[in-house]
Amino acid sequence: MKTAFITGATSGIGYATAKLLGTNGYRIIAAGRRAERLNQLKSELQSHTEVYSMQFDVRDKASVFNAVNFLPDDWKNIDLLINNAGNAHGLASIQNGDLDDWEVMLDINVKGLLYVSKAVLPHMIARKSGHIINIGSIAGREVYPQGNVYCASKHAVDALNSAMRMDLLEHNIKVSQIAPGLVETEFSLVRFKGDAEKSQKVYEGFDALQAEDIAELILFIATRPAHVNLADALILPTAQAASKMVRKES
Ligand code: NDP
Ligand code: 8X3
Repeated sequence: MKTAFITGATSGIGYATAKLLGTNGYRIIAAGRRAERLNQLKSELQSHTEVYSMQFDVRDKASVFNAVNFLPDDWKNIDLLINNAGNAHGLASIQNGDLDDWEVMLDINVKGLLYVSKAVLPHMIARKSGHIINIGSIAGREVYPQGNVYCASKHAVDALNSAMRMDLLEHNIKVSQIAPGLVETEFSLVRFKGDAEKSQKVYEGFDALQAEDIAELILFIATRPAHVNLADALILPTAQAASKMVRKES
């Protein structure tokens, strides 16, 4: 049975992906900060597969490396790493942006992804086998007003995705990116610091993507034959053509 390690498995895309992979032949290493969500995931999957959960903040370098290095031996052979943990914090012009929000986004979305990858890669390299799927964003392809630092963090993910693919070529490790448009998760609740009304407005008047749509694409990419790497996929709601171009019912 293959082993998938999913960061940000406590919510949204990560949670849906853990459930889909866990019911389609993978055992799951699930990571996130919220223990109760990890327990919930474990109990939902217990009749389907094994779940090993790890509670850490991806910003905490030592915790990331400890968690991966001290995995039980029979969990160390990670076949699939899904670098999904991430969020936007705030939506503000560059002149009004909050320095703490900027740091959090760069620390989680960029440095966290690097720490987890760096911790997992030695095991994949030793086996000359593995697949990393990075969750980027349409915000990594284009920018939009007030998106500045979040967009920069996702442009960094886009760059790292291509760079990783080049560096890991000799080790037979696949690297793929999924770049979603608007997906209805807890993403906007986090961006707007718990303001449910503002968050709901983002998804009103059109059919946003759901976390399960992204999970299906992840499963598809992960299960291509060994000689096929679906390297980069932009996935949008039908009602979205660009970051700020959404056809809404009035
Ligand atoms: P959610 O807010 O629903 O999920 C975010 C996940 O990231 C949670 O499981 C959260 O876990 C985890 N996370 C956040 N900060 C940390 C941290 N410091 N340490 C460890 N884990 C952390 O949002 P989505 O599911 O939508 O987001 C998943 C990914 O998809 C992100 O990278 C996001 O940028 C990307 N994306 C989202 C889009 C959208 O419209 N929703 C569109 C394009 C890309 P916990 O809080 O328990 O630690
Ligand atoms: C999340 C999508 O448009 O809010 O990456 O940046 S967006």
